[in-house]
Amino acid sequence: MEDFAPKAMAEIEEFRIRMLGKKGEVTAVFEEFKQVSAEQKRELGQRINRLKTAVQEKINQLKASVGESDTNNTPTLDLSRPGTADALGTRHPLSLVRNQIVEIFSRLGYVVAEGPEIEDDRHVFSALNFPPEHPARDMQDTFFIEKDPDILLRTHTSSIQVRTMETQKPPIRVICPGRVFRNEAISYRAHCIFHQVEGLYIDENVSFADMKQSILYFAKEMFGERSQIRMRPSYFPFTEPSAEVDVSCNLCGGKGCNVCKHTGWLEIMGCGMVDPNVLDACGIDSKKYSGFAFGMGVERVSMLKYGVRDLRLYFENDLRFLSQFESVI
Ligand code: 2NM
Repeated sequence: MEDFAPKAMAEIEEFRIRMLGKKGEVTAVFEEFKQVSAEQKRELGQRINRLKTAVQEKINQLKASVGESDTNNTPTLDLSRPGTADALGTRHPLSLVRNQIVEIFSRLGYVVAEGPEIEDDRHVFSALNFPPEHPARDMQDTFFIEKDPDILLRTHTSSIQVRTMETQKPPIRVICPGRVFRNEAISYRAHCIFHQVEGLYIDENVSFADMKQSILYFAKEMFGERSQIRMRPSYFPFTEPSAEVDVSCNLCGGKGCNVCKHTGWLEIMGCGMVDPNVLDACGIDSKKYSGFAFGMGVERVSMLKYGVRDLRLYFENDLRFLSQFESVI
């Protein structure tokens, strides 16, 4: 597009110099003004000031109109010029890791399930085989809503899996991301709100070997092809047998370093075969079906993956921290 603006601008500048420049016509009037008598100065002074202001306003007006359009009234805006791009933000490191966990399991046929953060005792504890006096039900650990001990903030995302088992028939393969709440003092390694991803697989003849292979696949996809896993016996009310899963430390390659406390291994999740009591409580025939479940903390996986030493960084919203992670494509 041809742009007439520069030519018009030059003409306006010429006009300005002709009027207000050192040898300009208005300037000349000011020179003459010095010679008039004292009585005339008051009235004349006001008039020539008005003249100068009027000329200056006219110049401003002309400049503004040239900025918008040329003499033919065609827009001078060049639509072919590149725009100014807005700076893109970056994804939160917890979102990145949660999405990646979900994506890896979705490749194994898991579908995402979600559930409420405000839950009842059945979905968080009793259907999951927690005995009535289990310490997790204590006020010290769980946030109860007002005085009704039946309504609480979920302490794990297993409640989503209970809801899935109550409403779906096997085969079931769900991956459940979500926020969970525990009554804990905030420190570099604990927070009262954090994020979990749990998974559940139920079908006929699902075995411990299936669980182990699925978790090994996950570890290699998440931490690198050379990763290995090991399982240590553990205890959860909802699984039997239960295990803690460690992944080989990818910083030292298993030789031992500060991060893995010289063991060569990092704890990444818990898992186990779903207790028959849980299946039965959720309406699934434990004689016909079996399954495994696992759960991990998103903060923990993210800290290990990115080498973050203080959990509080994830909740402070400091852009100097947040902008260091992979940007949104
Ligand atoms: C974990 C560890 C082991 C788990 C069990 C279940 C359910 F609902 F099937 F019983 N959901 N999640 C589970 C098992 C979670 O997290 C550390």
